[in-house]
Amino acid sequence: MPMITTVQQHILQQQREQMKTTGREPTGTFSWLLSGITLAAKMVEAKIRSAGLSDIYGAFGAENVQGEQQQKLDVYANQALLHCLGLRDSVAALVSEEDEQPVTFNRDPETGKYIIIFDPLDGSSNIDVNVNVGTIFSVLRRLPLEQGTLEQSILQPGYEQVAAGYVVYGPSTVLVYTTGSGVHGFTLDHTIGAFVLSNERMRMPEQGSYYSVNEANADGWPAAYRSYIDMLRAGGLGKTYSSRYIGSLVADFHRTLLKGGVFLYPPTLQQPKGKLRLLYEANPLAFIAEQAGGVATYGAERVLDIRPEVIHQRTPFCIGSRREMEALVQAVKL
Ligand code: P6P
Repeated sequence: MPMITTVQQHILQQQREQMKTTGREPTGTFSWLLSGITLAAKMVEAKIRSAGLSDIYGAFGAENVQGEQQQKLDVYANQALLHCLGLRDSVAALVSEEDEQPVTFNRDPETGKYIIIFDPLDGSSNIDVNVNVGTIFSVLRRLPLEQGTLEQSILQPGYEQVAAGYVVYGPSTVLVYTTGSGVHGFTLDHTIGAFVLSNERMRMPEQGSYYSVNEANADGWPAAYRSYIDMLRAGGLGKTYSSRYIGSLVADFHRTLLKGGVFLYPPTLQQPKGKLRLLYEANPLAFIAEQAGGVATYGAERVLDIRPEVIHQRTPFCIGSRREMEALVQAVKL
């Protein structure tokens, strides 16, 4: 019988290992919390897999807080996560890309210890053309009452995350997460209906051979980004690069994590503060990248150090292998 390790088992194993230093016995609260995410992910995956055969494609007919046309699957994924996570007593608040305001639960801080922030279905405009989409999540601990309100707990900098992860729905459905002890990948095994450990202690290559950016925006980037891409093209880092841009952040990041290279969403004319969202896109992926040996900035500075001011805050976003990112930071600093 091959060894099978589910997400919940893996988290408990990690907590037992950490117990040697923390002395804290795993309570199972955290693994129970993450089981809410894996359950919702399985519900979303089932819908996506059958999307062509049911009336789940297309626009829902409303806009979300971002002013974007909600796809039917956006609404479904959001409802699945709100339902599955709302049932976990350890959740104090849920923050979604799809909702203007957080969903809060009247639980005492001893019980409601965690805040889950998520993009339920990122890249959803690609669904109708059968391109990979993803779910991204970030977990923060609620601040003690004397240290801050629930809103201040939500607006903590990314270095305070206790966990982060994503699910990429593609030829296979893969969940990648970190709790600060490395990055670990799980593949959904439909025969048993569980995410099974398939890639433990994932490391981002020191250098890759792909750069990933929407070059249609190049005229609007700050000049340093244009010269950086020109440098990569000219072999300035000692390698020949190919361009890969899927237009679905989770898919572009997952490739960067596995193969190395760099993904950029610089400031543009239309969005001088960047397009991607800090709390539920940049922060969780930055936490994962750093845990895998990569780097994530919003130009020259570290994404995880940003002190958020509003929930749906946007940021320029650069993430990838150490070699490419060191060169980017130098280019932007000039
Ligand atoms: P553009 C999808 O809408 C998304 O939020 C990310 O998944 C993706 O990286 C980005 O926008 C693509 O944006 O402007 O290149 O189409």
